[in-house]
Amino acid sequence: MAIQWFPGHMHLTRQAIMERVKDIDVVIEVLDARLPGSSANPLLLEMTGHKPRLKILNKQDLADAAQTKAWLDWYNAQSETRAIALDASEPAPTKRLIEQCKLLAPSRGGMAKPMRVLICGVPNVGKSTLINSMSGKTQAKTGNEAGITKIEQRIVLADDFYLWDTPGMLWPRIIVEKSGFNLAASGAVGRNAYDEELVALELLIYLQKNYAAMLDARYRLGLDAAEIAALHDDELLTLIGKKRGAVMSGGRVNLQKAAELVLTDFRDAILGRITLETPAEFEAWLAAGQIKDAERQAKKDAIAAKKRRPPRPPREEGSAAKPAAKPAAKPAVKAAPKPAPKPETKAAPKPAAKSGAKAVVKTASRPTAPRPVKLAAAKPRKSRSR
Ligand SMILES: Nc1nc2c(ncn2[C@@H]2O[C@H](COP(=O)(O)OP(=O)(O)OP(=O)(O)O)[C@@H](O)[C@H]2O)c(=O)[nH]1
Ligand SMILES: [Mg+2]
Repeated sequence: MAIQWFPGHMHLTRQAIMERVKDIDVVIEVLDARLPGSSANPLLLEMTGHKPRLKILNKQDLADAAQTKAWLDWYNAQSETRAIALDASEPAPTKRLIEQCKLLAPSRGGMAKPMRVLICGVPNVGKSTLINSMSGKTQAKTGNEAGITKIEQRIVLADDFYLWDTPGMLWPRIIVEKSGFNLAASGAVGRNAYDEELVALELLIYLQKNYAAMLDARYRLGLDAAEIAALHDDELLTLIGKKRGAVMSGGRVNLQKAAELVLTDFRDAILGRITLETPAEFEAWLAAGQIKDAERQAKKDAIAAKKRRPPRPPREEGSAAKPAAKPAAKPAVKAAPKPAPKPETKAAPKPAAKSGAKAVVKTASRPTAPRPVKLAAAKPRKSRSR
């Protein structure tokens, strides 16, 4: 099951960005440092790829520092991509960001050619918070929930430096299943668009393998890394629920509550600093997602081609010529167990396309009188059950 969330305001954001980008000098894409691959929006790349771009791995205070470094190296090794890491605790990111923008668009600056910067990214990643800390005032609304900013907003940083805050946007079809789960775990997906239990289980699978010591420390599991890794994800969630008191009357664990606890502990870094993907893992997921998507598309195309009507044969000998193609396909399967010659002779006088096929089935089934057999089989079953 893939997670998808592309509500109406994202359609509008897509249009607004498409319009705005024409007059933009630098595009800043804000990524979540805990999922730097999954939070990179392919739709944004498609729309803004022709402009100088800076990627900010935001919320680095929540991410695994070693992984953040690996991701920065990975992004900065790509041509025409610059990436830096940041978090809201940095008191004045402005200077650093202005420097980066000037490097990316050196011809801009001064009153005649003000620098125009578009800030975009997935929901809840910290775009508006970043803009506020850059401007030194609370100009953009922020909140710990996906979809706080609803419309584009211009912020004047200086007379020759403008910023545009945009609403968080995902993309219509997330083909990397794991990315959908990681986005949901991070809080970038609306609450109603995913099942918390499934997202928490997926998260636990990654944490079991990569951050078992943190799970043990937070939930006092009393298990070593190998024992934690060996648990089934369901068992682990149940154990966490027990340890954290998410228990219903009768002693059953409330898995929904346990899932919410795990997600909150991850989102607020109560578990510790965690990154949910390495560059190599993300590359592998992406490649697998692309193959799966291509297969899906090929299947869709095949079904569409089947549905498409074959070209009409020439009508020289009247309507009797029409059914030649259809009866050949259906009777071949349905009439196979019964003697073949009879249907052919009986079907011949009624040549319409549909009746040709039906005639074969009817002539084959009539002599065996199926109805009485069905009734006889049904009655004794009822009486047995009583
Ligand atoms: N720990 C941490 N939290 C941050 C950081 N930046 C933003 N936040 C928090 O993340 C939440 C979302 O911040 P916003 O600035 O509203 O995010 P946004 O990207 O504008 O969200 P939308 O408008 O919904 O797309 C808020 O609770 C912020 O306080 C950061 O660097 N570190
Ligand atoms: Mg916002």
